[in-house]
Amino acid sequence: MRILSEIIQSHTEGKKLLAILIDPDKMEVSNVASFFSEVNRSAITHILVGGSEVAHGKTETLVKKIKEQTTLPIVLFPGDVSQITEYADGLLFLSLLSGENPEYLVAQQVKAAHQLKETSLEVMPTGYLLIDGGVETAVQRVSETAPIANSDIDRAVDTAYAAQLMGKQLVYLEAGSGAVQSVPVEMIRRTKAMISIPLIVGGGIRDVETLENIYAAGADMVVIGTAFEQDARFFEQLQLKRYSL
Ligand code: 1GP
Repeated sequence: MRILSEIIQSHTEGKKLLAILIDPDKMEVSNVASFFSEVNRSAITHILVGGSEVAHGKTETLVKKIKEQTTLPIVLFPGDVSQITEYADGLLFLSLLSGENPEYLVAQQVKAAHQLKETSLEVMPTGYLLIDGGVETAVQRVSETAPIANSDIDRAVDTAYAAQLMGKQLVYLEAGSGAVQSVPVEMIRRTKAMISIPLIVGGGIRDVETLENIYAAGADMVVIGTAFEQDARFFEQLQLKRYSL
């Protein structure tokens, strides 16, 4: 089944998904095999690859290597058009709906269009909302947009619902990689209540308790990068919880 239909099916069945975010700027190709021996034994269901600033060509090299090591779906999560490679399986076609910078709202998407027409990548239209994570994150710096304040739940909920009305298939609430505060559970809960499409949440999630709270609030897929990069024991913590995701 295609990636989006599987996500929608999980959303319908209340089955939780866990994505690991791999930043090509931080992952050495020589470490991929050993890292993926952990990934393949874990509860991870999706591999996201991308970063805010990645040198040209690095993403493709890394994706090819990852493909040799896993059968999990590899989904691009690109900071810009230069990170698109046909060797992945899918692409979160992000529109940064918070902050209203036309470059990331529509211009990057137009730049990608021709290339996407010529690949078999599964393109998943995604409304992407940056929420204040307590520090200036790379997404904020590179996109030159202000995040939605984490007290401004109405703004987040209205933007997420507008995403659905615009035809997005997924909504992604992003606190930014390395955020010191993940997206507040109340914001997740109210967004979930407003939309009927799957909800992805990421940024600043470093422990299993926070992960569980975010699932309980209504996230269908959680994305974690830093915790896996910085602490190999995070795989064990997940294992101990015996997720049957
Ligand atoms: C995915 O950017 C995040 O939405 C990843 O954030 O690196 O903080 O887990 P962390």
